[in-house]
Amino acid sequence: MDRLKLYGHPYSNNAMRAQLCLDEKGLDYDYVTVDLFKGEHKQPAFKAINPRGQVPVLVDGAARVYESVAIVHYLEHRYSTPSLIPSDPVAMATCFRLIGEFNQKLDPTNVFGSVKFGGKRLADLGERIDKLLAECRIWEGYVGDGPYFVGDMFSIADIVVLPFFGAIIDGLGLPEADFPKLHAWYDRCKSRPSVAKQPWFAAFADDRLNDEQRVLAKAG
Ligand SMILES: N[C@@H](CCC(=O)N[C@@H](CS)C(=O)NCC(=O)O)C(=O)O
Repeated sequence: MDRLKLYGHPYSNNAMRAQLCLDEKGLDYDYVTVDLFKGEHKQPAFKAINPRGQVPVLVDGAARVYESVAIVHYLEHRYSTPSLIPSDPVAMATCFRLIGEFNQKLDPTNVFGSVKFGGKRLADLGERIDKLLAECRIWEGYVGDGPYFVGDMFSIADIVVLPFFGAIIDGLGLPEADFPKLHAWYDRCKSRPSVAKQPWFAAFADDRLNDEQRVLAKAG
């Protein structure tokens, strides 16, 4: 049987989701870096794999899956242990509710993209900062007593939101004093081997020292 193959890039939050699932499930795979900065993702060779020209793409034998959340579901159903989706109906509903809320409310804020890749700074961002912080306050309230968003299980809810919070905590300086539970949750996630080995953290390491980009630290 062919080895699994994940097409990604170290700066890709969506590829990180797929990779976290693969690693949490202890699967062997080849990671193929698609150089987004050189436009490799828009070349015919890659578009033959994903006509949208985006990473991640997972290839598993004859199966070719793109869209990070579809990959997460594919892996969960194809390789069911260890499971990353709770079986308890309430916990499962919470898991999917969080993913839905994330997609609808948090992801579209995209302040990190504007700061990191668009060169925007605090003065340019106006009420986008207020909206992001208001959303983060809601998520601060979602971190409960369990170590993860749905209790003891590190689930796809944690996986789907982790790159976003990593970017705004490490990159934009979300203040720990105002968001202690999110910071503690993020630290717990980072102590997991699957998360600790992420190329994402090395790729963004310098951002933690870049005062100009820490727009959330300055906003308070
Ligand atoms: N909805 C897709 C989004 C994929 C996506 O936006 N990937 C980015 C990297 S994180 C990409 O390939 N960007 C290059 C482009 O869109 O041209 C998913 O969840 O996988």
